[in-house]
Amino acid sequence: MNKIYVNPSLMCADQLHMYDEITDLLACGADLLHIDVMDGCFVPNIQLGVSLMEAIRKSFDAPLDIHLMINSPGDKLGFFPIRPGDWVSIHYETDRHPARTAEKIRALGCKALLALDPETPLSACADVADCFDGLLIMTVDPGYAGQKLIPGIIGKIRRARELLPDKIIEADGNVSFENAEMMKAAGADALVCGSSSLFSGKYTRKKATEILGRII
Ligand code: S6P
Ligand code: MG
Repeated sequence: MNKIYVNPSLMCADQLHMYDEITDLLACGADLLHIDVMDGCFVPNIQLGVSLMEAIRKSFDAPLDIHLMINSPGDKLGFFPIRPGDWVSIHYETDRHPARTAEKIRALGCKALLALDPETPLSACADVADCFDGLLIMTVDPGYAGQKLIPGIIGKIRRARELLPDKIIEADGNVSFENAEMMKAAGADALVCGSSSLFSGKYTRKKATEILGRII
């Protein structure tokens, strides 16, 4: 059975207690720490930044899953404390030369993922997909936590898995316990877990991880 990566979305964590949050998440078996970087231009929100990433680097060895929701990400990789072993996602919609950016990311020793907005068809990126290690499929519109899954998006995950049998397929948005099961069945092997599961407030991180573990 293939490994399913559980990548907690730090945007949904308690920002004033990030050290304790990350300690807890890693003790529960979290894989990569998902960092949403939003520039207020590509998406209508401004979120996690370089200082937080640098602070995390000083205290933790865990790899980061850096989701760049910024314009022209290929020109801005140097701003971020990227380390070998990280995953870095750039959006197809914001990069004029995604294949070149994938090459830059891979040269840093990282996995390069191509992120797709819900309305971007798989066919748009099929010709460059081979330059990447995987796809990040947005299952909600990028920009905010706490949104509802876009109907039909599970079919897109299934088609992505058929198109790219050996690549990472990461689902991002409304990964509830119920949706996680459908996403996994459709072929997702990485799940970004935010306010719909790990951070719902209903369970401790440990309990939420256990429930998720039983499902996936
Ligand atoms: C959204 C962002 C996501 C969210 C995550 C939140 O633009 O890319 O990573 O942080 O989706 O999880 P939830 O369960 O609130 O949708
Ligand atoms: Mg994200």
